[in-house]
Amino acid sequence: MYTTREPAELERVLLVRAYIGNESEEAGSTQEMIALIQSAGGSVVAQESQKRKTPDPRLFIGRGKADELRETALRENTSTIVFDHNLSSGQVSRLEEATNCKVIDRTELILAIFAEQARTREAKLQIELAQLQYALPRLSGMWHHFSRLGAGIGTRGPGETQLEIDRRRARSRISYLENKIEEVESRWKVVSAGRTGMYNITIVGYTNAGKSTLLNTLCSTKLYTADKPFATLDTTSRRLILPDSSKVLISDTVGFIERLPETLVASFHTTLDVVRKADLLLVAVDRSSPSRGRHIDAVRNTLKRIGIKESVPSLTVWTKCDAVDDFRYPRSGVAVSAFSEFGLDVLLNRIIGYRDRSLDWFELVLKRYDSAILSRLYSSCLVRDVTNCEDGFVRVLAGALRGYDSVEGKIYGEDIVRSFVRLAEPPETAHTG
Ligand SMILES: Nc1nc2c(ncn2[C@@H]2O[C@H](COP(=O)(O)OP(=O)(O)OP(=O)(O)O)[C@@H](O)[C@H]2O)c(=O)[nH]1
Ligand SMILES: [Mg+2]
Repeated sequence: MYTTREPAELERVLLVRAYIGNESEEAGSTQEMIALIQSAGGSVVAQESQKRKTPDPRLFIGRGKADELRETALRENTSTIVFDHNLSSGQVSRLEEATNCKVIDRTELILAIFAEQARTREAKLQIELAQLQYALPRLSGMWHHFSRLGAGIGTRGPGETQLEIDRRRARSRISYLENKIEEVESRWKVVSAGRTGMYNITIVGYTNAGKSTLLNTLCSTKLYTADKPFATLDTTSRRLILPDSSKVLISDTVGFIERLPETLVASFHTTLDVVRKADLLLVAVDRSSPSRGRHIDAVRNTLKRIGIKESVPSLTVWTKCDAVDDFRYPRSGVAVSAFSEFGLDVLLNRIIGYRDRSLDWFELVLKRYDSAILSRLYSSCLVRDVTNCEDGFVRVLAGALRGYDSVEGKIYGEDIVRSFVRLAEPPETAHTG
């Protein structure tokens, strides 16, 4: 399904980074760029960097450095330069002229990876929309940029047809894509409507943090996983059975990255809906990565950008603990390994704690053997306990997802119900989060 390219087929790339002001290289960020370029079908054969007070408005880097890049590219037999920065369209075309190479900025690189990895129809629509929205304001200034001939990074997807399309056609394609995505979205809404009343958990985190592998281990699924960025571009939801035999819905979705392009955030709106609807976010952080601090900041930032309030409960899940040499328990969150299954029992019990605290708990005394009302309770609530009491009545302890007031409405007023008490606190359980 996924092709691995032979080294000879990889596009040779010169990677350029500028450190502006007090910036210096952050742990793992060069490795990350190399992995991103590999995912887009390239191989870094040379690297250049420059320290500057501020970016040059015309070329981002200095004129002398641009000349150096041209020479390095010639020497290394490459005609593709990737900048780990976002550049203006003018900067790209001036740099292309100065270096005689194709110049790709960070946003275009990430868009190219998404285009390369997209497998589902929805992901393909979303990425084409993101690429066109990125290209549209740049069409006039960058005409020659989009008229690059041949194959390679940045030419997949709409790039291939840029020669023929003008702004008007790009706009009409954008509205076509928006309509199609809306269609998929409304179909998705119908599917998810059947799931109301279920507690929703979404695994979020930096790309490659081990999210899909965690879901696979928890739910015995076989989602695609790989040691590369953006292996997952769509959302998958599965039922997860907790140790108390209750069921919740758990979802895996697209990973985040530092400076995630705005066009992607916008066009992956439907995919990211699952994050907005979550009752609990499991924030997966690769404990074995030296860049984990940077990853946590990037995830926090992205959650804010997609409109997630800080009040949404979240639990940090430190992943890949089997790969940590000098392992120590973190001060907060849960440490796990999807490979060795270490810590998964603790994680599941913490989930129960979070879920229980978010339910509206009530105690109900009703006639024993009233199976209709009991089955209604079982289907719409979490029934924690049913105990026999005197006179042919049973006492039921149950919780309903907040906002699910209809439960009370449906049950109250039926003469078989002797009492209904809403509890102020969740009942004591062994599972405290
Ligand atoms: N050692 C170790 N490696 C793991 C573990 N979990 C995942 N990995 C590896 O980490 C890499 C990324 O795993 P994925 O599950 O694809 O990560 P992801 O967060 O879903 O990544 P994207 O979908 O690309 O954002 C794969 O090579 C996994 O085999 C673990 O518990 N231990
Ligand atoms: Mg994944």
